[in-house]
Formats: sequence, C-alpha cells, structure tokens
Amino acid sequence: MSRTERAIAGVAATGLGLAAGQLLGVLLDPASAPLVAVGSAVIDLAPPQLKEWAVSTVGTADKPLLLLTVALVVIGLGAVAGIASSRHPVVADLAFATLAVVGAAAALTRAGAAPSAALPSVLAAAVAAALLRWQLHWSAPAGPRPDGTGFDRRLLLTGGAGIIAALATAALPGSRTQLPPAAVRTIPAPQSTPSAFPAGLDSTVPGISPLRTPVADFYRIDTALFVPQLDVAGWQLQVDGLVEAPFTIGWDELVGMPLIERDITLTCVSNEIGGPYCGSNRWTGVRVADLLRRARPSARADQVLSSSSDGFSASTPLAVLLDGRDAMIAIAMDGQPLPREHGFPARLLTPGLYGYVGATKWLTHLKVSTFAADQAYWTTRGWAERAPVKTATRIDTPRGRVAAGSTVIGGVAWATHRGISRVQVQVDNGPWQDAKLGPDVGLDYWRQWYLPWEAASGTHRIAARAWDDAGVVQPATVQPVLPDGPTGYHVIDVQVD
Ligand SMILES: Nc1nc2c(c(=O)[nH]1)N[C@H]1C(S)=C(S)[C@@H](COP(=O)(O)O)O[C@H]1N2
Ligand SMILES: [Mo]
Repeated sequence: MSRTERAIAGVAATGLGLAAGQLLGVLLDPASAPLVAVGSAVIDLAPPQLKEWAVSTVGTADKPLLLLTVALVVIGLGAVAGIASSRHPVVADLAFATLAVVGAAAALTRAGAAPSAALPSVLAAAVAAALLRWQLHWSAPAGPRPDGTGFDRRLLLTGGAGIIAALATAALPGSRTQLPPAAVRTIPAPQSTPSAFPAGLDSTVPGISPLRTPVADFYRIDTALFVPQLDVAGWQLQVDGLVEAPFTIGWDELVGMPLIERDITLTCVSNEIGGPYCGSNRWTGVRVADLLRRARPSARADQVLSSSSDGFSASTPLAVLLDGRDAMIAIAMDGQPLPREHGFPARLLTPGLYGYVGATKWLTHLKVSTFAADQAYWTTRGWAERAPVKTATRIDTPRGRVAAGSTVIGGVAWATHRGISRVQVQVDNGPWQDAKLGPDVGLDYWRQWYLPWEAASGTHRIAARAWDDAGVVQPATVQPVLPDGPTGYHVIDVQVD
C-alpha cells in the first residue's frame, strides 16, 4: 500500500469507528458520544477570549462548527495513524487507544456521567483499529490499478463512507430533542400577577424591538453542546449547604408553592453595546426567597451557588436573592412551560444581574455558600464574581440605509432593577435631544424609546444614551464585555439616500 492509500485507510477506519461510537452514545447518553464529550471538554477548557470571539463572530452557529472541527481533527489524526501503520500496525493501535483515552476521559468528567460513558469512545477506537488492520490485510499491493486511477477503488469508497458516516452521526445526539412532556403543557395559575401588559411602540415605530420578545426569538446562550433533555418526573431541586434545614423538592411540590408572574428583562454579559443578546418576557415561578427561608441560611453565608444538570454553575449574592426583588425559580415563559433551550423544567432568574450570575438553566441544585469557598463556572474563567446589569441603550432603527425625509430613530434601553428614566439621542455631534419613552413596564424591564427625525441625504452618525431611575447616565467610556459587561454609548452610521 502506498502512503496515500494508508492515509485513506486511516480516514475510513476512523470515520466508521467514530460513527459507531456516536451511535452507541445516542443510545446510552448523548453526552457520552465521543464528539459531544470532546466538544464539551473543549468548551470548558477554551480560554475566555476564544469563547468570547466565538460568541460574537459565529453566534449560535458556533456549536455545529465546533463539532465539525473536532470530527475533522480526529479523522485527520486517523489519516496520520494510517500512514504510521507502515512501521507496524501496533503504532496505529496505540494511536487509536490514545484517542479512546481522551474521549473516555472527556465523557467521564462530564457532570453526572455514569461509568458506561467511557464505552462509546472505547468502541469507536476498537472499531477503527480493527477496520484499519482489516484494510491493511486485504488491500491489493501498491502499483498501477486496472482503471488507471493509481488507487484501490474500494479503498476510496470506504474512505468516503467513513467521512460521510462520521459527519452524519456528528449531530445525531442532538436529535433526541423533545417537546415538554404532556403532563406539563399547562402550569398552575399564579397567585400574584403583574398589571395588564401595556401596548408597546411596536405598531407605531417600525423596526423597534417588540415590547415583549417572542419566545421563538429570545436569544439563547449556554455552554451546552446539545440541549439537556430533562423530565419533570425525575427532576429534583436540592437546597443545601450552609443551611439549618436542607431539603429536596420535586416538580409537583414546587409548582404547588405560591407562584408569581413578572415582566423581566434578561441580558448576557457578552452582549456588545448594540448587540442582540437581550430579551424581555413574562416569567412565572416560585420566589427563591421562599425556598431559602425554608432552608434557613446560616449568618455566615453570602452566596448561593446554583448549578445545572450539565455542570454549569452561577454564583448569586445571597443578599440579592433576599432583598425583596422578584428573583425566582422560573417554570414558565409567556404563560407556557419553559422551552428546553431556556431551561426546562426550571431555571433561576434574578432581575438586575447578568445571566451568568443569576439565571442557571436546567437547574438542579442551590447550594448556600460563601464567595470565598465556591467559585462559579465563569468566575474560574476570568469573568467577574459579581455582575449587576449596566445601563445600556440600543438603537434598533434605522439600521443601514433609509430614504430621505421624515423617519424615526428608535430602540430600547435597560438598567434592569434600576429602571430607565431618560434616553437621549444625538445626530452628527449636534445637541443631545430627549427621546420619547414608551410605556413603563417596571424597574426590571427594558423601555422602548423613539425620536422623530428629518433625514437629509448623506451619511449620518447617530448616538444614544440612557439614564437610570437614580438619574445616573450610562458611562461614555468604551469598555469591553470582559470581565463584567460592556460600557459606552451605542453609535451607528446611517446612509440616507
Ligand atoms: N445551565 C446553564 N445555564 C445558563 C447558562 C449555561 O451556559 N448553562 N448560561 C447563562 C448565560 S451566560 C445567560 S446570558 C443566560 C441566557 O439564558 P437564555 O439562553 O434563556 O436566554 O443563561 C444562563 N444560564
Ligand atoms: Mo451570558
């Protein structure tokens, strides 16, 4: 066999082996599938700057891209193993065994992994090693082929099949996504509801963010390569740590507690000024304070470490959860059970804090603790330990090009849990003008705003800034998202034709 043929044999063996491992993973536990396990480990180990770059440049496409990259890297290593087999087939065996160890280690270190999580990677490597040996054994000796291609055609076909099989099974573990079980299609009526939801500026200011973000358009940010598939039947929330009365609560008991319904804006710390990672909705849930009071936290505690079924964690100041704000264990969004992407069956939601320090999805554990004793997922990766939402303004419209004449500049501003009292707009470094504010939905909700504008042709620079209810204007200084959220005015250039 030639060098190239050995490489192709390695690709075929690795691709088909990976496919076998992926299939076993789908049957056992999607998180144990080799590509998912290694991809998740890459997410956890990646430096924060890289993750930041991935979120801002490729957005939600970053996850398929990561799976694809891992698959191609592994197949590439398989090609190298094939070439190395010219020394001795044992060299290739050792290469596959190394891959098995990496995959198994990644799978076994996932949150809640069973010992069987190692099996898919071991199977993948065993199949790959066996297939490579089989091909080396049966393939015709090197030299000109009857069809003149210079290659064994069977080899080319298996190589292609290997790549296709690996890519086809790469995304398979995510295909188990289901709707919430029928038992949870409805949720009990809340005891405390907000006042009627006002009509927003949506109908009068085209292009402005709707006052309530449609659930289907609500941004999604998390480290989960595939959405965790929890079921209310087995779901439990453990409340323990520095408390006098630790307890565990199941779904039925949780939804039997007094429910509140509130309008709350949620923002990601990684949302660049003017960015899309902010959404507003009506949420239903149980007050976190009700659960904490039942557990009776110790006077020494200053933090609640919340964690999820997939090993994410967030640190929320205990004082914030007990200061009377509407921090809740949310079970519904817009009157419907939480979509799986947004944390089904239950998530934490803390008005006034960025999501990474107060909005754990797929919530399973609240550990009352101290900031000194326990660090959360992103805190150990360079992000701030505490992160209240900073005042921010976003210009939604116009964006890009508009026709000259009467138009409207409009957008949203938020200073979650402090409220928005004023928004100003500036055109071409002219005087700052007060924008008209949309309806006030409350301290924890964003506010729409608009300013009529006579647009003359040419290029114009538009800037906007907001004040919170305490009369503090957002900082003009431009600061990046790391470590605790960005600052600066939103400034855009508009082409008027
Ligand atoms: N389990 C889990 N919960 C999580 C995260 C995560 O990665 N895993 N990301 C947090 C971050 S950074 C944000 S901004 C919000 C986003 O919530 P959403 O996807 O429902 O909009 O979820 C938070 N909760
Ligand atoms: Mo976030």
